[in-house]
Amino acid sequence: MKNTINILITIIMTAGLVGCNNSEDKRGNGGQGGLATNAAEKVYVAPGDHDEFYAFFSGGYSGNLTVYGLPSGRMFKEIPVFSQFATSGYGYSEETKPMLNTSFGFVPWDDSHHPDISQTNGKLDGRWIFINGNNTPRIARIDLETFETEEIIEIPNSAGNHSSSFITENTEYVVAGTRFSVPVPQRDMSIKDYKGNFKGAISFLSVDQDTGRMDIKFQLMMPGFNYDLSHPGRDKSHGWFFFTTYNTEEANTLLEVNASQNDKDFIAAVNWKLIEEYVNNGGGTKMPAEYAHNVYDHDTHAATSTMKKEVLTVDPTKVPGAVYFLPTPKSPHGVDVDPTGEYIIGNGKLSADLTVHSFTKMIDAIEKKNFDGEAYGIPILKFDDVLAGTVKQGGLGPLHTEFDGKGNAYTTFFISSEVVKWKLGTWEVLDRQPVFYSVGHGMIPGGNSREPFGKYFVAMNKITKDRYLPTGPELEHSAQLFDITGDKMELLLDFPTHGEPHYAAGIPADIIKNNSKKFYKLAENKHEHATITDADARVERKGNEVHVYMTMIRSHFNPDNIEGIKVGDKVYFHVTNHEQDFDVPHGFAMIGANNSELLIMPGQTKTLLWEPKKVGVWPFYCTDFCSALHQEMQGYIRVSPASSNIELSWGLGED
Ligand code: RUQ
Ligand code: CUA
Repeated sequence: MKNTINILITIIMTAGLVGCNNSEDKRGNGGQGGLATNAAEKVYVAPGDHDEFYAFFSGGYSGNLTVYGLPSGRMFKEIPVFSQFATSGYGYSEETKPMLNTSFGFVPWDDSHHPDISQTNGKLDGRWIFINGNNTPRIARIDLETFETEEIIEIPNSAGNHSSSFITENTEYVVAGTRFSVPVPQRDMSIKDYKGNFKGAISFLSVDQDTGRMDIKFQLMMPGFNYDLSHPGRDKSHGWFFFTTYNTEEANTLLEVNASQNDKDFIAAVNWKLIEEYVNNGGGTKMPAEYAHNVYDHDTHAATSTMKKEVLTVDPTKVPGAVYFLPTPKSPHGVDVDPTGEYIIGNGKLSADLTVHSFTKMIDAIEKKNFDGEAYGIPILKFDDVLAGTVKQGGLGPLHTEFDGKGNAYTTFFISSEVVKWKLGTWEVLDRQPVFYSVGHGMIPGGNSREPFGKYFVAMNKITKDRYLPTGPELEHSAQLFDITGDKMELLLDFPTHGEPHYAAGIPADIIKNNSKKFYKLAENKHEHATITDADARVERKGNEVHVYMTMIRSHFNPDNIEGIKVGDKVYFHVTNHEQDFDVPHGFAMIGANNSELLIMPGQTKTLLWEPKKVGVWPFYCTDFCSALHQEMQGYIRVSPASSNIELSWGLGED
């Protein structure tokens, strides 16, 4: 035990040292910093020109997703997903609040980690992008025509939805694996009784190919380990899904020591096609569960939240052949499958070597039933039977591996702060480049698919320190762009990212940009409170609820003067943007409103709730500089005492 602690301390200290050393020689030779090369030309996108790739970065603790261009590193947009976003009113408007509903009530934040773009036949198709909410387990689907979050589904029986949201190669399923095992069903029990009693749920969510709608098809109830990351099989291993585990010790305290006892943890290989068949034939057990399913509709411009009551669970020991454990050294973090589907790479984060398993050997060993015992009834394969090879001395602290589609793999090493390029099959290290500093994930556009676009590698670094002008103790994380078309990786660019990107998904811009929506057609607006013609602009009172049916167009609101509102009223402004042109949003902000502004896209209706608290005449205005007369885009609400009997009245252009 003491030994283990010492080793851990040494590793952690080394991480610090490497960071310092690097900072000393970051402008050193070897082509680093792009000084000796034409790096600037390679990332230069002339004014008005477009980038070659979109890159979607997870926001980590921002809860959202940011959109960048590559190679320029320019940020285009932040797409709100799990967090309220005042910039657009997401999670503040009445229409979008239901998106953040959960079985715990309204949860306006999450920790979003791993985006993955939809695929067809193992190729990126650019329909949707999925991302997980780690903290209050959820998966979101974002539509890549509107760049808006369309759906969020909560994952019951889970906690720390980390091995998520990776997709199978025809987008049949998106998975959600629990990082923390918990009592299932949740109950009041002693934490000390964890071992043998907690469960780790791995959920498979089906995706409707027309609408993209998700549904939990089944939950596999696995032993109480920590399911860290996952990767679908590709091509020859399509039909399987691989999950790393740590804490197979099932410790419940001081995990940094107690979960590092076993020399090997497992990669769980799940034959989801077999389980799908079992479930389609009536297998599995329905159990009561409570989880929210939230869907945003682009015709009504509004979301609805439905509470689901049941989930189908599968006991892996009841489906022979469904799950096997592959022993993998040193608390593996990432598991990555190469584009051919043959190699399953376990990134043992406390190790210097990388373990690569062979899918062919795995199938062979399964057929021969050559097991090394079992864990909770799940057969353990023999390490030597499934091992394809070892990448020796790659670096320290491997986390994640990406592929360029040319037979090379790129592994990030957190502790030794480097990216290492190595060859699949021969396991030889071909190149290594330092990163600044302490890299987590790396990303090659399409690197998670059967057909990567092996032109760039993006390192997502955890520590920024001196790379940019200092901004106080809090710094944005730093990404680094490498050209990987040559034998050696070449560092081209540093750029800051927002939140903490854990992973990113890149795609050629051509697959997405021509489908991008420019505005919503007013004639197709099915919002229940839309005001399609100016003649319908009005104000209605129902008890203490007041509904304002308002329109906006350059550069006025209709109506812009309203009287007869009283303290204690609940005023709903249903505002419809009558513009029908690309990039002409208007904003709506009301003094003292306890939420945010609304940013309303052309053709869209959004609703702001305002509860006036003070008697007076209160202004509202447009927040987006929409025309030369934007400052004139304003209006007044007269608020009278609760006891007043001033009639409701409204107008535009009346003296
Ligand atoms: S994870 S690097 Cu979700 Cu590896 Cu963060
Ligand atoms: Cu509308 Cu400013």
